[in-house]
Amino acid sequence: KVSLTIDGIKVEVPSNFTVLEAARKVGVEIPSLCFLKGINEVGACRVCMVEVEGYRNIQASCVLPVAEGMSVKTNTKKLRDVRKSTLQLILSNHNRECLTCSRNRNCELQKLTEELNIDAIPFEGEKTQPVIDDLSPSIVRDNSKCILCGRCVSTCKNVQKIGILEFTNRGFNTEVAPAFNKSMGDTACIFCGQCVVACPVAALKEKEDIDRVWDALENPDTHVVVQTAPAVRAALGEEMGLPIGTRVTGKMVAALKRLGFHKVFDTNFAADVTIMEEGHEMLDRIQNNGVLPMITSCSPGWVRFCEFNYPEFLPNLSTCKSPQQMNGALIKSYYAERQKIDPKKIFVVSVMPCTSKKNEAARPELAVDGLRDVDAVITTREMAKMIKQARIDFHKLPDERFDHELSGYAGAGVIFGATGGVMEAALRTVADILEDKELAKIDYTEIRGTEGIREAELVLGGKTIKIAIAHGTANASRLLDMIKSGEKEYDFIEVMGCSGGCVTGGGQPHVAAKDKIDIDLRVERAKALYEEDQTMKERKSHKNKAVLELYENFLLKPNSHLAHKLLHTHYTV
Ligand code: HC1
Ligand code: SF4
Repeated sequence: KVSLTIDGIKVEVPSNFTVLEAARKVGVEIPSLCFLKGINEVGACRVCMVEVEGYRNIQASCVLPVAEGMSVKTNTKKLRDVRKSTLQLILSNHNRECLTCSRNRNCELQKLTEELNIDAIPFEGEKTQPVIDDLSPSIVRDNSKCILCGRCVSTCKNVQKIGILEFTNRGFNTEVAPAFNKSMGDTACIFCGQCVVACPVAALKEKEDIDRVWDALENPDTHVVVQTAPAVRAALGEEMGLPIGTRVTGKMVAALKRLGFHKVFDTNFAADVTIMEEGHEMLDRIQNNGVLPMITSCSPGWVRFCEFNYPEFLPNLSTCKSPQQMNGALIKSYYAERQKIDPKKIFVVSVMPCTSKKNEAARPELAVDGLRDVDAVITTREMAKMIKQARIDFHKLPDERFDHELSGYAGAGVIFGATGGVMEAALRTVADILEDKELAKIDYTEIRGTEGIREAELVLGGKTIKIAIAHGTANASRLLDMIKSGEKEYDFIEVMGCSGGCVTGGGQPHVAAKDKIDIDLRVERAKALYEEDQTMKERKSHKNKAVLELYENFLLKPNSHLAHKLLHTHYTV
């Protein structure tokens, strides 16, 4: 422990703290911009400067370690002047179309401009020529908004270990872009959107598809069905001003009904179907010497990462489509048939916590008889915009229920949205089948958590099953490298492209970097899902009555011929 004073207030903190963190402990919030805890701690923007007694120069507090007896000042005239000039310089070359910007009122630069009381930008000079890259299905890059903080660069390089974005050119011409100024769509970008989540401004954002959804809703010949992913309910509330981790399932359904969707379905239903298909695929691979380890394939960022970087593992990927795609395919077959609706007239919208899902839905192989499984994908943020655009008072909405035709789900489906959730859901079913009885064990708490790689061994039906979980592609890489070198051996692996799984996907609400210093979003949002799981009567996918009916009346059995046609695919390079 180290003692120091900040603006005259005494504080005692662990010796590995920075001055910025120590100040927060006593309620002093030093402004910062490029700082992103654990990811971008480089002191580049010079906004978080402080004065330290005995130091000749002012210091960047985000990279300044605390020291015994240090006396720090955070709010002097000198500091206010320096911060103001720094910000004015950044703003002088920033596209200040704030009113029509997608991050209006949700922008860290705008907030700081307000807080530092900047009322003029004296140095208007040359501006970077705007270049907008909107060629990928998922992500838009607008360099006229970029402030060169490097948060996206560090995230892509260090958290995901991909390195698509980098600083190019020098001096005034410095830009953040893919090498050779390629479009992100022409690179090995996996569209995870973690760079979008890291961006404090709107230099990186998702490619919006809101207007196409409104158009479909206006079209009298179209039957518009929406499905929501498990993780969306755990974060949508944040867009409406509710605390992080508030679960808003019922109000979300009510809002979607008011937006005019003809049916509101839950992707959880298809998550349970995925478990039936994937569970049986796993059993088949174990019993018939299939390719092991089997690796989950529901995270499209991870699938793309595997295609680009570890193509030798493609035969290990489960052939199951992701729940988003399965639900789309079932809506246009099973549901259409039962409701006597021409599947060509159905428009399926997915609300996803993920930017990569936009690219997944557009993949040519994810269609049945020429019909796309999913017609439009919007993120949690885009859905919030639609709700606000329609001027729905979210807080006054009653809790409503999903439409029943394709929505019954077990607790297993909802935990898909957290890292380890797909594995836990699968084990709840596979264990019962291998043991040939209904096990009392439902909670596999030993595989929950945020550790980058987690592993466990289970003895089921006299067989030892070795499992592993990785989230964030850097961890996936580490795990695959250990398998390649022979250091590790597994039967079944869950990989999610984003750290934390879908709850912290690239399409989830923005949370300011300063608020992420003390809160682990992965934990808070996952809690909301585990809570929902606890409230469910049935918590195992194979106990879900709606799923059992689907098999009885339509698919006949898991991995049947029809199931293969609708619900499986093959990924090839
Ligand atoms: Fe996910 Fe999935 S869990 S991939 O994170 O398997 O996006 O939430 O919808 O498809 O169910 C995302 C979430 C989601 C799929 C499911
Ligand atoms: Fe990197 Fe993911 Fe952003 Fe692509 S979407 S640039 S892979 S962080």
